[in-house]
Amino acid sequence: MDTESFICVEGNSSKQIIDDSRPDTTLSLVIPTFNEAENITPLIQQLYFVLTEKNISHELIVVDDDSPDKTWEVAKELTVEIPSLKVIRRIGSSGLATAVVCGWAHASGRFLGVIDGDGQHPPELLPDLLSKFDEEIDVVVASRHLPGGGVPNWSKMRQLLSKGAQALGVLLLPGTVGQVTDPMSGYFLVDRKVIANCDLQPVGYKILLEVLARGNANKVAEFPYYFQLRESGSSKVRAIHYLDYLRHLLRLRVDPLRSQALVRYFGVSFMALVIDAVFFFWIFDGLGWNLTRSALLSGEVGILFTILLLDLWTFAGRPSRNFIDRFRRLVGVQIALGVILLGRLVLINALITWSNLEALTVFLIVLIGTSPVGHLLGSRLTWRPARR
Ligand SMILES: Nc1nc2c(ncn2[C@@H]2O[C@H](COP(=O)(O)OP(=O)(O)O)[C@@H](O)[C@H]2O)c(=O)[nH]1
Ligand SMILES: [Mg+2]
Repeated sequence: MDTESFICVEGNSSKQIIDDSRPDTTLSLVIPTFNEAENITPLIQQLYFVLTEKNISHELIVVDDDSPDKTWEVAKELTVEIPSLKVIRRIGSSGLATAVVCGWAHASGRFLGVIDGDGQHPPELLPDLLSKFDEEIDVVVASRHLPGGGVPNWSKMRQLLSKGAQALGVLLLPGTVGQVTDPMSGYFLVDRKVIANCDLQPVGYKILLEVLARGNANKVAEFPYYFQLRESGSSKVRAIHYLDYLRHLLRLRVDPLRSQALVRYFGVSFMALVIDAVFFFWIFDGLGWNLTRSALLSGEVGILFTILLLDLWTFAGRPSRNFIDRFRRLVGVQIALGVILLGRLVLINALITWSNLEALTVFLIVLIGTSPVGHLLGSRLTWRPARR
């Protein structure tokens, strides 16, 4: 938390958003700017008026990427008149979404928000947005696509691109993009705890995507608004930003799959399957045990192998909260996989009775067919993705 009203940040100094706010600041609103010198003064004055009129304790944080039109300087002069205004001049880095994260990292409010610096987002909506937070709702998005909202002057091309981008987002990240009507919105508020200590790595323009995908949001609420005409200057959206968006979507899609613990989890599952099959082959074919006993024993060997490796390898880096917790987790895996094993025995016997297939073939079909179910169930009990 910084107290100075003007800060100069050099390079890509990424600071974490910490889980600590000042009790006297309800809202920290970031205003990312690039060449908005003509728009920034009326917007800041309006924001200050709306928030003080409603007695909302707040801070306004302009994050300017060293604009050639000296937006940061205009904003800096305003700090004399507006006591709740802070200005961050970023030198040597650019990008709307990273500017927002930079602003939040310097913020002290319980709720963190973002609003465009060109007057296209109506400031008078802020008290309504804030009033939506409750015990469940921890993200509030201003949406152009709810009844009562809209977009005034977009060309057919931009409307088409926006709809296409949204559809692609729903396709690739249904759980994230699909939970709001306006995932492209640049006007939203979030409870600090949703993104505190999260490793936010946004690309390009779409900071809301990053918050919904990597944050720990419980429930999102939306509020309609009408996207205003730009007061002055022009949009900074370029073709490259559509590519950035695609890159961002793909990164959010792929990152959880690359997670080391997940790869190890499925590695263990696969090894357990091979061990189960080899052990079965040895006692059934080699030692001549009967089918059910062989399948039961080899299945249990596979389960014990899984449990041991999950604890010693897959989740070895995870701080084990306490012994009881760890024990409960591993018993959970034993029960889940044990139930699948019993189901497998029933299936094997049924198939042997009703088909002409050989015992070994039946065993392999059932083993391979039921393993994914067992391990997905086991993963529910042991593997918790970071999100929720
Ligand atoms: N700090 C910062 N702000 C940016 C950057 N690009 C755009 N903005 C600001 O982000 C807000 C939205 O940008 P705008 O170009 O109006 O997007 P549009 O409304 O979707 O056309 C405006 O306040 C811009 O000044 C950037 O690279 N860095
Ligand atoms: Mg704009």
